[in-house]
Amino acid sequence: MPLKVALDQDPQLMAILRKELKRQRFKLEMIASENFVSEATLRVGASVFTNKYSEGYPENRYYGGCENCDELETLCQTRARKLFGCEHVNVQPHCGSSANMAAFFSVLRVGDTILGMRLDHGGHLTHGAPVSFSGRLFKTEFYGVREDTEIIDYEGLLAKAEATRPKLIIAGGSSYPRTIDFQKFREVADRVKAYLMVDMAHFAGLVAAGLFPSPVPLADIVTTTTHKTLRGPRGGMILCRKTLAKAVDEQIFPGIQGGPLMHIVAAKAAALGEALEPEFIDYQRQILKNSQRLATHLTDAGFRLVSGGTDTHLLLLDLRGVNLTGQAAETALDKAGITANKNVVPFDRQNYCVTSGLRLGTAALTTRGLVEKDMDRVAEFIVDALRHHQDESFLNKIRLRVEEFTQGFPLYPNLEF
Ligand code: DSN
Repeated sequence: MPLKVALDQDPQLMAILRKELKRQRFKLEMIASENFVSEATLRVGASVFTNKYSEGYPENRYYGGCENCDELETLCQTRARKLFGCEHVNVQPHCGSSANMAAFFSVLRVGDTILGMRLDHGGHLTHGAPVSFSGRLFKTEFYGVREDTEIIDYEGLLAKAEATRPKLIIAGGSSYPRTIDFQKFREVADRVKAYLMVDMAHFAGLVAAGLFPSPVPLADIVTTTTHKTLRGPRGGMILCRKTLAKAVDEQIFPGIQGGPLMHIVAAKAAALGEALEPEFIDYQRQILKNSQRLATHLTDAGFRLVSGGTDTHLLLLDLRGVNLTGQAAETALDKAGITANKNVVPFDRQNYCVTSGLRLGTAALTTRGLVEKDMDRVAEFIVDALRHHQDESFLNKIRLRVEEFTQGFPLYPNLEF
């Protein structure tokens, strides 16, 4: 069977790829957990390493022919250790969930107690939600934010930890827009002799740039995805001290995964190399400036931000005061050419499929080159769309304006299918 099959012989598949490239190019991507990798990372992620099995770790594989995999994985590890200043890293997790699962299993037994942030206060499914493996295999307890400030209730965290004696405390989440005091988490964990795990998936890029406190010196284990603010391919990583290295590695392989995705490890290495460049700090700074600008506009337009603002790439709008659900807002924005997601807000009475919130992020737009003055236009599009959320023809007009606007920020100009 010849390998050289022209892609245009599969028009059905090519049409889907073309549509997705067009969607990414002509819409404003504001899902806080998404980003656009560089063309180099994109290319490496589609490389011949997709063909190779390499179960095991460098110099200790279960297959022959792994000499280049060894070199690649070692390079990726070296870059991750340098970027985050950690003693050990595992770069093989396929995603954030498998990184979290391996982190749990490296220090916990089934039935142990974990203490994580409530999902509706900004936590993540894998931090103990009943529908996730974490809620099914472990006894779960939760802390949350204070009702008055919507900032993590550190006193409540301590009280909960003392009352429930968890074996592992988890900091981090997926819709908390503020800085996290990892020192306080460490103190609470020490008080009850618990392990401290930080899931830094959302803010990993900010940590790498020194713009968010680093959890690495304080946590026993740090997990992350590589595709959010860090701007790498879809995947995960686990950072830990040397003392936990063996346990973590054994849980990833053979514990829960088989062969690593070496093409993705290659793409992680490419993205980590980019993150080590000084320009990456400028990029992360711009993300924060763009968030601040957007926050100011939305607040001025009468929208309430959970916690009153943001310290990160992420903004969470509470739509309860403007008589709009998260679902209606997400749909209206989508029709206007802006991609975002509905999200529960603290003390939300709506269910998870409707919600009262809208989560927005600035990492992807910043990658496309948008700066503060461009966020003025983005804010205008969002506010117009939310105010006219039932007016299909108005939303369509915004979509045309958005399409024109996006052409000023070309995405993958050399890429065609
Ligand atoms: N699903 C991701 C997010 O959107 O925040 C977290 O894994």
